[in-house]
Amino acid sequence: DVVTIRRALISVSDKTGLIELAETLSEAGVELVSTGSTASTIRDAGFPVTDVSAVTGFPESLDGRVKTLHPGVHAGILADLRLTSHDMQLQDLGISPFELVVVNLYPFRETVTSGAPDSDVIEQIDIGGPALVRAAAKNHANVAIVVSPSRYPELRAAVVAGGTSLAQRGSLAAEAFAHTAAYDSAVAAWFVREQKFPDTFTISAERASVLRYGENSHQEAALYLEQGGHGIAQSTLLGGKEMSYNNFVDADAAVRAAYDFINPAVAIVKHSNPCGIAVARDKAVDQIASAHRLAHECDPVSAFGGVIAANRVVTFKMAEQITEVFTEVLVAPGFEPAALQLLKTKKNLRLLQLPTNFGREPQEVRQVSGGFLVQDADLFDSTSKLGALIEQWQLVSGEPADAETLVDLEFAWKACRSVKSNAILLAHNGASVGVGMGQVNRVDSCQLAVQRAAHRAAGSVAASDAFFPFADGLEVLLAAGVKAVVQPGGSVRDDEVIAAAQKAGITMYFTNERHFFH
Ligand code: 93A
Repeated sequence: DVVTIRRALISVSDKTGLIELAETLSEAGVELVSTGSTASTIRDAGFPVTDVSAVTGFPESLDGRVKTLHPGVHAGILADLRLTSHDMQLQDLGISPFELVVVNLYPFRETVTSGAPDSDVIEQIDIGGPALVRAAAKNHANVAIVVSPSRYPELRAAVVAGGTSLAQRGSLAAEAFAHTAAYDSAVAAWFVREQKFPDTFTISAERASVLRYGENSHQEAALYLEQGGHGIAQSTLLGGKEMSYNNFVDADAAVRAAYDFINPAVAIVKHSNPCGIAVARDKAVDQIASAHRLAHECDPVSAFGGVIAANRVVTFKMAEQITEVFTEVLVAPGFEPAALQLLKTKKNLRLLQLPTNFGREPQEVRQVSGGFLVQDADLFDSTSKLGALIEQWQLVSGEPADAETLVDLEFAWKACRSVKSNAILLAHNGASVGVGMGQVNRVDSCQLAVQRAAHRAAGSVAASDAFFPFADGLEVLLAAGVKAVVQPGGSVRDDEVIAAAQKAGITMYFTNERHFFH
């Protein structure tokens, strides 16, 4: 099953390693056929090459849109020489077969990223290249297809050794089809975005790395990078061990929580849920360190082995605090040099720097068996100034909140969005003091929040991600001494819930907006 290479078609946009490849092929006596600038690069380096137009008898035309799209080329790639009939037809047509096709495509994605005008982007949609790649990959029984310079060393070794093996050609074909599929989905994603064609959702991602394992050690897993993404997946690991599957999930949840605030904020996450969120005290000298200390104090037991996200550069003081607690991951927009140096002494602590243009995707995808669900992300204007939210709220019980209570209510409302439903979050002085998360009824979430807050429940404020279906959950909060509550409202029993709040004389606002998070 070894195929000796006698004739190769080379058409590459990325000329990396091209001359070395041409040299090896020429020395092995392979005839090279190439398109425009690929041919001139090879010729200028002193190796013989035939222009594709000499093979087709048709000039490269329409500014290069038609170069290799010709039966004289494609018959030479697609002929299955195990069949006598194909062999005879090629001879009748006077076409020589190719045993090797080396193509890399027009840099479509790079052109999009560069911000080039639409007309340039469209010109960079490769048509002939993918046709060559797919034809050669289909006919991998006879032809080797190479789409990436990273495979040149292996190819050159095969040429020197006498040819390519079937196993090699099979694996090259798999890479080739994956490559053209990803390329086309990038083109589709661009069209959908540019043409504002929301009826179609496309996602274009390529495998970036294989993870050690998935959620558990018997599950295989990999990281895929979304085309044009700038989130957790695109972050840079500055220290510590490699990121695990669960680290990525938790880091994403932590960043989601910390980045809802305009003020310096820190979130500590375990199993996708925050066990502490806080914003800095106004008067604190080191703001982000203050936010971290407060977030940690919410639930020091759970913070052990947590994933921490900060929405500001990590300072030396915050770094000192973190070294005192076993932490899995610290993710932030940056690190002061001294902080980084100190944190790097913790060999197991993964230090993750977010991309400079960090941002969440406007749409979220979730797999269900047999399909995907797509929704707009529950984005929030985190830059809204204090007091902006309350203007949209409706006071349904008690006195309007004083300035201090208002700060806490807004904080609690924002913070509770990153807690899995049913979510109840108690806050005091810009920090969570008790979080009840992920329970299947709201009373349990209230009890959990109160229990975690312990003595700090009295005088705190509470946020609920969705309405109270009955007064029972609210009554748990009232019994613990919660002084103000914010919740969406909208239950058929709102009257009952409002009456309980009024009887206790507490302040309660309806937001008319729910923030389920599952
Ligand atoms: O414009 S195309 O879609 N039409 C073609 O017939 C064609 N054949 C090869 N683009 C085509 N190619 C692409 O040209 C290859 O995929 C490669 O990226 C590029 C190499 O052109 P040159 O050798 O002129 O740099």
